[in-house]
Amino acid sequence: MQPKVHRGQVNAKGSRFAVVVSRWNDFLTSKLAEGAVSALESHGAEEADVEVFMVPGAFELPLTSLKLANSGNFDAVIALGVVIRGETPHFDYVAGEAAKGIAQAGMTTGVPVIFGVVTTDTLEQAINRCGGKAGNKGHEAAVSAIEVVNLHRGIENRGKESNDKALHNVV
Ligand code: INI
Repeated sequence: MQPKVHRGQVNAKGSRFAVVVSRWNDFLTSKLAEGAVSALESHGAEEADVEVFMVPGAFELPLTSLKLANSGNFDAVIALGVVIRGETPHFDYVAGEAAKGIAQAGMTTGVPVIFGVVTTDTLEQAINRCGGKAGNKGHEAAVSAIEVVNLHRGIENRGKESNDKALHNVV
């Protein structure tokens, strides 16, 4: 048996994205934001369809993401932040609540809310993931957002002609 395999196309044209950026560790989160915006642009998003919202820290990402997801103005929300264990005794609370809340924002709204929060033990590990040796997690988060938006669109429009534009049948 070889069942059909579905994947969302990585094509951002015609979709609207909110990028929520935590200012804590802003020399790194700005790199995540640049990575996300350039990924959206290079995959076809229009400037008017991408908006960036700043929050003080990663702990504030969930509620702002929830409001944006609920607004009806965006097809996906991309939440970006950096939480470094070495810097804070309450790492587990900040990182844990950010992860839980971001997941909840997606689950309660049905709008993809993408987890683009870098959580590391050291500053060096964080630098590596924010445009350094280990890539740019903001860029990866944006590509995930585009793919999931199209996967969901394809599922919702099953049988309709527009399905072809959203879904890429891998097999
Ligand atoms: N916020 C972060 O995004 N990253 C951190 O590493 C961090 N540290 O180290 O504490 C952090 N704290 C602030 C937190 O997110 C809230 O903004 C603050 O507690 C106000 O609610």
